[in-house]
Amino acid sequence: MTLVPVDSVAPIRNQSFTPPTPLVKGVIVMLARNTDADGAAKSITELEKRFNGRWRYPYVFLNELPFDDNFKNKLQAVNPSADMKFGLIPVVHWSYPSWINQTRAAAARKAMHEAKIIYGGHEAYRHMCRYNSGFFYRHELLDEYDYYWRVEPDVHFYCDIDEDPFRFMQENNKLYGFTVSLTEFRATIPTLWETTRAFMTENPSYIRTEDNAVRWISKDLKDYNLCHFWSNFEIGSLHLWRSKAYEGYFEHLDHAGGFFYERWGDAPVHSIGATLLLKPSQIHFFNNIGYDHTGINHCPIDQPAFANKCQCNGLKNFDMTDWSCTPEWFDLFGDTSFVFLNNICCPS
Ligand SMILES: Nc1nc2c(ncn2[C@@H]2O[C@H](COP(=O)(O)OP(=O)(O)O)[C@@H](O)[C@H]2O)c(=O)[nH]1
Ligand SMILES: [Mg+2]
Repeated sequence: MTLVPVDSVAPIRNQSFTPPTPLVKGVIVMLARNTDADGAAKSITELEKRFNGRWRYPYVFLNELPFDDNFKNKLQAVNPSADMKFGLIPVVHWSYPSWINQTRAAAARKAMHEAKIIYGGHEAYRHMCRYNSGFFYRHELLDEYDYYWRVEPDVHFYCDIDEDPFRFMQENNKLYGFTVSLTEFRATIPTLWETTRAFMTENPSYIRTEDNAVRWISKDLKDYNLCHFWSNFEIGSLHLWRSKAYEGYFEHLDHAGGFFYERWGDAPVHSIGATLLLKPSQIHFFNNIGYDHTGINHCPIDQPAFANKCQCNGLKNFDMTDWSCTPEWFDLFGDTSFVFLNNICCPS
């Protein structure tokens, strides 16, 4: 197979394709700043070519500041006929709650910056993580939808996606989907697990006690192994996050203050939430969606099936590194009809 740079994606195929109606109530969501316009347009261009030019799901872009004309024009220019909405985040969803001591939060940022913890000194990053953890699914522009696909600026989609992931989710009772998993920096979440444990103790009725997916992140519940789904890519059910159980979990975490006093990321928060609340069979590894964010990637490994659809090298795959938790996911819950790492050995 000839590998070509992923930027040179193929033109939209099957121009005459008509998606089945009605479409699933799915929406593609991106949180972005005005300064992200170029990177956002690049991501959406690839997604249009790989998938949505044919399926025509709507887009919602969200920002705590009003999107400027440059952002809106650049995005709409990707596909002038695409349904794109540009939403403003309510101030209450992107500001300090009353119980947060902002002096303590500032001191924590300073200390984490000095300790060289990634994004440790960054205030906006914390609001962003908190927003993605507990608020995006409450935005009124998402009210009418059941499923969302989260996309970030400057990501890449390596493969043509011929099957509709939203329909797949709906028809197979999937509530959360990922492509990349990895381990979190412990220094960003020193008390997240003990705060989670307290929630579990106080709210046993919210937790799925049998057949949950928690054993992927903790063998005996004593400690968190730091594994998480990488949430810059997510295809999920909005109803999962809107559930009483997850809302309760988020409120519990939010009151504990770790989004500001530490630097809790939405990836571990979503991952812990999903593994506590869902059956493993409700969580789906989207092997067919080749994906890259900042060089950390997933490329479908069973090349014969994907060779004509993907522009990536299955042997150069973050899944095969020590930082990935996807092999463990497969060991625990993998579909045995599916070829994964076991019969591929040792890229040099
Ligand atoms: N509106 C807005 N979006 C942000 C802000 N910070 C980050 N984002 C968005 O949140 C997502 C994650 O941010 P990013 O910088 O990519 O974080 P990283 O992937 O963890 O390195 C991306 O979609 C960004 O565009 C912010 O201050 N305001
Ligand atoms: Mg990012």
